[in-house]
Amino acid sequence: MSEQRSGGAQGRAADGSAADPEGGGGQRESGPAMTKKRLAALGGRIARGALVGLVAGGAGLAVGELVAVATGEASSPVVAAGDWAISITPTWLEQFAIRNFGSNDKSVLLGGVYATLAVGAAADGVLARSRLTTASFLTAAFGVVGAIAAVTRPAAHTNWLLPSLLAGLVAALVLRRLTTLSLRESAPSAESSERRRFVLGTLGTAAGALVAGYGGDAWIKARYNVSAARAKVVLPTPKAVLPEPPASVHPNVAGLRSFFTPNSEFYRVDTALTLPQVDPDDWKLTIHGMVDRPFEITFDELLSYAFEEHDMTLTCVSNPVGGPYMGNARWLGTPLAPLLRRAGVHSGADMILSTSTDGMTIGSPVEAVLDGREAMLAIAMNGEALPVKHGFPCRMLIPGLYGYVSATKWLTDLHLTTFASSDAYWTPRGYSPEAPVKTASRIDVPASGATVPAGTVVLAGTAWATHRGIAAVEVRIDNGAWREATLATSDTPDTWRQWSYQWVDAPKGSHAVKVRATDGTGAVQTSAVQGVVPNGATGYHGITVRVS
Ligand SMILES: Nc1nc2c(c(=O)[nH]1)N[C@H]1C(S)=C(S)[C@@H](COP(=O)(O)O)O[C@H]1N2
Ligand SMILES: [Mo]
Repeated sequence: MSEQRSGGAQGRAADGSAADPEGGGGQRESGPAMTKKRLAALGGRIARGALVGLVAGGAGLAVGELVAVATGEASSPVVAAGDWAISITPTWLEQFAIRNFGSNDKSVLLGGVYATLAVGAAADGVLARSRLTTASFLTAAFGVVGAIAAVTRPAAHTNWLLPSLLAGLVAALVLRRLTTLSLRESAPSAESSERRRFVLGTLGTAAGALVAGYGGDAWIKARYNVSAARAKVVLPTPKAVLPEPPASVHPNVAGLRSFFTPNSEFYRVDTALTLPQVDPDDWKLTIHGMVDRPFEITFDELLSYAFEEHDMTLTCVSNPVGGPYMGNARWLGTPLAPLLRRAGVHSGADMILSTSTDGMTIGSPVEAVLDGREAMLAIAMNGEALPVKHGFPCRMLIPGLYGYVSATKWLTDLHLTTFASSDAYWTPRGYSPEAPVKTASRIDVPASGATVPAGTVVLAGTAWATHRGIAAVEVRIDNGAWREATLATSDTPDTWRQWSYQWVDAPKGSHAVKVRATDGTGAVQTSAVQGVVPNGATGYHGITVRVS
């Protein structure tokens, strides 16, 4: 490709350098003074180029955002790039992000996307001063890459190409225009009118981009917001009212979390950079694949099924020993087994591959749904319609299995298939296709590292072996014997069980405390230390506490 060093149409050297090198006129000066002047001129060119590149990139993104008002938030260039980055994130990095950023990982990722784009745009702007055509093509190519990222997302429509393509095109056009103005402005012969045009052109474009970008973003958030639709959902009355569990499910120790986790405090784990906004009026669920009678139901039809309440603890395979990624809630849902029976599952089908509106795929054993446990399609959590971040309007739940193999949020499709022929999202990323929740326990009170007064020290926490239940919890102080803790009343085997222990005459000094649980089958929690990958961490949770 021939480099267009000087824009013919512009009638002037690309950066004025051919006609009169910037810093020219310095011939009569010598040595350090000249070098200094040259450096200053170079700095000025780089700064102007970077500024022009950033403004051009910003203008492109703003246009992309406006186009995404029509095509949907997930098609906007930054979100599409971010979603694509998530999909190629290697498991070790995903684990690192969960450990270090927790639920802020999405903001960190978006920040990273913006930073990458900004560096690229600024560099492109500098390049444009000497290689305008190349730089324009590069900018447009950024748009093409964004468009490919968008259209290859699992839930994409063809029109997801548009925001990034148009963003790239607009950015390239703005880059050409502002670079031309800038080169004229920085030529030694520049007139003040040329300065003014550059400054006004750049400021005007930047201001327009900010207004369009923020405006487009706000417009998207308003247009696709389902909170009004969520507020209108009338929850069906359950077949039988589930009584509140007795107060004794909680050991009544100050500082110990409540038995039910409030929705606002419930952990959130998913790959959705922007929350799917699914209107119940548009929602439907398809059950198909290895079945005799595939069918589809709307949200209203779903509501005509029998609903039940069930208390269940949900936990993430990525929860490290002692970690926070778990919560306990009262769910309202319709049992999943009757829906599978209605479809008539073929005997060879051993996997339900469920899909969400954002294209997540989760594989669950058919057997776990049909063996009598309370697997359900849930629509409410702790008495209110599912919060958007927890899967509104409908999610799947199967007691006893980690979330990544059971708890599909924004559920829309159930495909009956086999583990041998289908992979769910996390399987090629190193996680086991099947993953029952491992027996685990945690010390919540006192906090690790805390100082407590001597005398009787109360230890308390929670233990879970979802669906098997908890039969015992023991604590060990320093290297002493394991001592039986007092279990709070069990709600159901599907919920966690809280516990407490009165440590009488705790001696002064620093102590290590460990906890372990025994599940309902009599199996003692393993002490073997294993990381999260491939199917859940094991090992005993311990704290240190200073008695003074
Ligand atoms: N659509 C969708 N559903 C999903 C996920 C996801 O990434 N996308 N993550 C799963 C995982 S790994 C877990 S642990 C649970 C977490 O549910 P919560 O965010 O409501 O606590 O949702 C599951 N369902
Ligand atoms: Mo998870």
